Amino acid sequence: MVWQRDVDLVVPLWQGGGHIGVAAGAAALARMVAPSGGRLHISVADGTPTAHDGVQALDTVADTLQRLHDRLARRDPARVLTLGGDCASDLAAMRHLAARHPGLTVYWVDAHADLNTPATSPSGRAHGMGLRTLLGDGHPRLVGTPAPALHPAQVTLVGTRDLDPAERAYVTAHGIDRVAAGEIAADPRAATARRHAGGPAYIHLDLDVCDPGDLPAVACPTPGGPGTPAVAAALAAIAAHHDLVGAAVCEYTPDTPHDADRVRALLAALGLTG
Ligand SMILES: [Mn+2]
Repeated sequence: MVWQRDVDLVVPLWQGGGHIGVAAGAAALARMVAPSGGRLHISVADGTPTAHDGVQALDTVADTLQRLHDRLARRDPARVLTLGGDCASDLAAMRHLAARHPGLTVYWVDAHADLNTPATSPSGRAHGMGLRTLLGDGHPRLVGTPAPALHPAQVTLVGTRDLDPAERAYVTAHGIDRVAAGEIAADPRAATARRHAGGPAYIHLDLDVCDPGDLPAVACPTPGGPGTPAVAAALAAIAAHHDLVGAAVCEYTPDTPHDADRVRALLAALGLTG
């Protein structure tokens, strides 16, 4: 069954992670997914890679988020798909949907937690700060709104396995729900076990959640992940358990040799191919 949404955002933002290959990922995903509702191609300026306040390419990332925010504010869509781009590509969409759907659950399906701030990030890359900005901490130009978009209780980390020490401390301190790679491999429904059926949900899919032996075409390959069939089964289980109101696919580098059918299987699990 094809997931119906109001708008697809194609966001070739790469400056958040510094890997230009993910810009081609946005275009490749846009070819693989038939449009549903409108489709907006967001332009991303080349900009300057200069770091400000501890964030690489801050101007480019913040300007892109502002452009996305303006588009979303004008259209006020209830259901949004983002085809990235790096993991900062869907921050504006998540902020919009969190405000529109109270009680939204966000499934962060990613080898990384993206819970750094400019003060804790080893790299200064915005793509490692995204989830934390939604929780209200970080550079004000990336956080956007004065009130946090999300509460930690709304977040489930899925397959996340490469955390910096400060991220690990944040997860522990805030009791963020976490489902390990092995748990979804054993039972695809493990991710939704503690969530009410039928509630609104968002899936942020960074393809690097998959083991790089299975899917190497990502910006930050991270060993120890589940295979793509286990990830696809977990995505389908999340979509079946909830009212899916938003999703993003990020960090795809299609020019890396790989089996594109594995990406298509993940897109099918999200209801993005008919
Ligand atoms: Mn990642």
